[in-house]
Amino acid sequence: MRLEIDQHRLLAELETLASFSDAAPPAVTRIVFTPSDLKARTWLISRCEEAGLTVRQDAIGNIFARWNGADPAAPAVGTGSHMDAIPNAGKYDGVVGVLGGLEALRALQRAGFRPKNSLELLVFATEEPTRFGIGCLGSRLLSGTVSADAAGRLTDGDGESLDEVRRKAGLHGNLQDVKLPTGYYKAFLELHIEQGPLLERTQTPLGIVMSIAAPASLRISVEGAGGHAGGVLMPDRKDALCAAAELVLAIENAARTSGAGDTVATVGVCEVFPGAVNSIPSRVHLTLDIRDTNQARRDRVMQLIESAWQNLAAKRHVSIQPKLLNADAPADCAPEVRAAFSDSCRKHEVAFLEMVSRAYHDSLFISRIAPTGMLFIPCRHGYSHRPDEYAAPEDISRGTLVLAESLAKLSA
Ligand code: HGY
Ligand code: MN
Ligand code: MN
Repeated sequence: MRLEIDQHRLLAELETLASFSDAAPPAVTRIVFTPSDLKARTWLISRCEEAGLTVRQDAIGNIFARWNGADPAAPAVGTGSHMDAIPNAGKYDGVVGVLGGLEALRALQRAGFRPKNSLELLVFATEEPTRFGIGCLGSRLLSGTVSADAAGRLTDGDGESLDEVRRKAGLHGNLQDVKLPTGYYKAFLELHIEQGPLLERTQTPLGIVMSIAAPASLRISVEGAGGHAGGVLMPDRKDALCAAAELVLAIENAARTSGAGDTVATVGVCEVFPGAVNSIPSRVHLTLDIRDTNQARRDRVMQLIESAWQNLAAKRHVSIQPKLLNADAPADCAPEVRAAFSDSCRKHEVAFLEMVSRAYHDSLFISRIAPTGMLFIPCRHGYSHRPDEYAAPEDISRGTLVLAESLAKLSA
């Protein structure tokens, strides 16, 4: 079977999808269920229907575009990723796996391939934690990793519930019905940019993911006593921001001294109240994102951070309260999917690197219900979640070709 990737069309579609954004180019901002996201969804569904795929959406907005195989009752082989983008992001994160997945199916159609197992493009809803505070909500619900009740109680920054938001987006049905039946997928494959520098640094065209790191995240509130910036003398202060600042450095130190370079911790959000020049901060909200390829080590670092804030709270007479949002196990990628990727790479004499994914992905949760694998393409300087995120056309096409061949192998 001679497979050809239509690079011109794939790149044009990537540019079109990037235009559905709330940021000035080259930045892309596409928060789930905003008007830009809804336009992107409508546009993508049309592209899938144009390709003759049968499209449906579930109650959380996961989009399924299916090419029925000769044995429609058999478990499908899935591929896909996400289209939502964090504020001031780039145009490749997630999108390469969505449009690359669609082009892989079209290339197989053009080559006259006839799948035994149905092939399905799955576009996950709300992979980014931006709106509802937890990442991979769509794939968590699909895999039963989060309960429908817990998900339904989530609210966005404006206090709007997930149920209200998804209903306004035209989604009906119950979140209870999102969970996929056992054996729904025979295998699931996700093409994604690496979001790290290894492939570029080693000049390796493709990465085959061995495991996906274990993410955890918390919201931490620090409550002190406010007061007048002039009238309250230093010994009498309970400054929430100074306490938060000390905690942030303790978090950094705990990750740096974990004994392994695989531990990473980030305080990405710091909200100061009341946020007035001449008023002592009385409250600070922090978010903590902490990950490691080794779950036990991650959890040890989390305990170290907890004792740091307990000591801090006592020393500074402030209250420090955590709210755990998620603490997930890592995932190992399936040997049969990794073999499909590596066979295709060898056939095309393309070098590949077996590596870890330090970013989390929907595949982390789909791996709980199906043999799952990820294929990485390089991104320039490893940059991601930034407007200058970039993947070269030939890398996108090469990844799409290997994806298409792997899908064919697993669904033949
Ligand atoms: O944060 C992550 O790892 C992913 O890009 N959402
Ligand atoms: Mn991302
Ligand atoms: Mn992503």
